[in-house]
Amino acid sequence: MPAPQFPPLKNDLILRAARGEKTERAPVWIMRQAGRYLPEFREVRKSHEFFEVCRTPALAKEITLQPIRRYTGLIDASIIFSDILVIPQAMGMEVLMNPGPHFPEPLETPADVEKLTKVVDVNKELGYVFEAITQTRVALDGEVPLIGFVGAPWTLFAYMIEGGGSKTFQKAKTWIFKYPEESKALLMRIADVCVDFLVGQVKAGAQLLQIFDSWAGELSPHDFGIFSLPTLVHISTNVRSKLAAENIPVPPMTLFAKGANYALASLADSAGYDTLGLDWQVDPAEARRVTGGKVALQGNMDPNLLYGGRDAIESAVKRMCASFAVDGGPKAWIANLGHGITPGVDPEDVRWFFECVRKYSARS
Ligand code: 1CP
Repeated sequence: MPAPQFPPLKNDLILRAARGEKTERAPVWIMRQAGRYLPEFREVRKSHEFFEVCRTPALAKEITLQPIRRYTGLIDASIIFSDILVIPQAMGMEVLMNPGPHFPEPLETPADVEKLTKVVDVNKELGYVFEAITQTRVALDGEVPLIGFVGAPWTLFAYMIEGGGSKTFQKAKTWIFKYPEESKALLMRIADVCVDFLVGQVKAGAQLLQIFDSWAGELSPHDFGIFSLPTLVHISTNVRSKLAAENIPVPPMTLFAKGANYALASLADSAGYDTLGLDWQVDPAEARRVTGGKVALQGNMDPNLLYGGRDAIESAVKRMCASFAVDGGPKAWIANLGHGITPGVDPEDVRWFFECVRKYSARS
């Protein structure tokens, strides 16, 4: 299949920041920027079920573009509308969204792994995401880069075993401590699907990749090193080598390991990512110090500050910009929230957040 041709990119701010460069202002986007806080999103969801939207490229494209249209010129990246749980689906599991994720038949014992699809053909199972990416990249007309993403193996493993969200992670923890070898084998199987899926997303037009390890912080530092980190290294190494083998440029890769701030120094040293996403529990200057300029950083305002009103947002953004600044301005920094935006936020307060980032991050 020949590589698709795309319109030239007009705003490469986020790509430059991810490469570690100084920028004239900080690029900004927000996790879950296409989502329930937008009335235009809720309107589409009235008549279409969640995974139906994911599986219909024209709808996924439309929703991806909603925040880009609403905040024209204020937002520096788009992220393809999809979900991390499309990988468990591709591996043969049923996943419903009502309103949170629900797996009618989660993996209960290692014997259940036999039920998963042996060899996952991502083109067959996830081709709809590739098609959505290609259509969206064309429709973006080069306004901003398009981010592709996957869930990290540990986070996906937790959903596949818990059968949905969890407060205690008791079932997933039972697996890793009772069946460590079977757990590691399953985690690596998931990692291999992540690799093929990310490579496919780049071929389809993704210009930056993000790995979401949303439940990393549920593991102790020791167990993160055993059950998550090796899979994250496997993904970065293999995505890079597979793309290089086909002479395809490797886009910047971001790892968001929420709650794993204890691991920032080692992730910066050896995980193989260009950018580390930060949650709001870490001080930006401290994150900069422990990562030693080896990686770019992304984040990290507490998403709940968006409920605090204009003054609270403005002073938090001002503080964040000052705290991430290097030599009097933004360098190797992508402004974002420290986790996804939540449904009750007023879209006009989001606009204010973008405007404040633009104002306070500008290099003087
Ligand atoms: O009814 C709805 O419309 C559901 C809301 C929703 C949305 C808008 C879900 C259900 N997923 C999404 C889209 C989504 N999910 C995106 C789209 C792109 C964008 O950011 O705009 C992305 C990147 C995700 C990633 C995702 N899904 C993560 C990782 C990021 C994070 O927030 O930690 C996780 C953990 C999920 C699982 C998931 N999907 C949906 C919900 C409500 C959840 C979390 C449930 C839980 O707490 O366990």
